[in-house]
Amino acid sequence: MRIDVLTLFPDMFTVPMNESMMWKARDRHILELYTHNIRDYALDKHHVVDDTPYGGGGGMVLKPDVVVRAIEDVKGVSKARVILLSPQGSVFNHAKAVELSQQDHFILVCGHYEGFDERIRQLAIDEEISIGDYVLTGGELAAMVVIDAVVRQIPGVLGAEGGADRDSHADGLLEGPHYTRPAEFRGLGVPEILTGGHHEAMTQWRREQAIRRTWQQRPELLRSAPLTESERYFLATLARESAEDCQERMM
Ligand code: 4FV
Repeated sequence: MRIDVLTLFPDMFTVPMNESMMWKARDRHILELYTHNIRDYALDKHHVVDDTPYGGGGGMVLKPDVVVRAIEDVKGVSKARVILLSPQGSVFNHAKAVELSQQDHFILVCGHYEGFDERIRQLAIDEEISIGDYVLTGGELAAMVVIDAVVRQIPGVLGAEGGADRDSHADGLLEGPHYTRPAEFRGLGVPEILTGGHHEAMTQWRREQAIRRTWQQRPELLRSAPLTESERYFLATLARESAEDCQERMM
């Protein structure tokens, strides 16, 4: 997979994109990642990339001529999808990460200041992604979040140690609890079911814990999570328990 990033701060990518899983993916040529400095496409002697907004109002806006020139140069004749990181985009999630992990090539455009001249969207952007409903100083951190979440979905990137298929959200649920040695820590032990060696029982326990945690933390996810009949029954018992808890608390 090839990912090109257009940014005013390419050095921000140096360390995070050369560590751990990212380094392995690049070292094994599963991923080709290139950063391009948008300022290199500002042709005036001061390499100006932003200007004051028409109609007044504070802040600076990224210039359309510079950013579109950068996008068109990096895209060239490729069919790469051009993705803008901004708070106006559709909120990034697991499904989008899996979708992008099936692309051969895409380009991420990182903003700064007040944002982009609107004509950049009209002329050169295929899609807009937001990593969440808050405002960052720049799109770089958002781009790194997207790259990390996408690359770990590429088959073969997460070797034996981690299967992205076991991740939270991979099956529409949050992950259940994990335990490792020591068997006891500060008086807290490990659920016996996990040391009993009964794999089927452990698998069912893990699913139930994932359903319980999703019910407690993100119940809205359960609307679309694929559950078996017995898991739906388990969920109903959780709902009944919480209703009873509520009643008791109101006594
Ligand atoms: C953002 C987000 C984000 C807005 C102005 C950078 C900043 C400047 N990007 N998800 N949330 N971007 O806040 O992706 O362009």
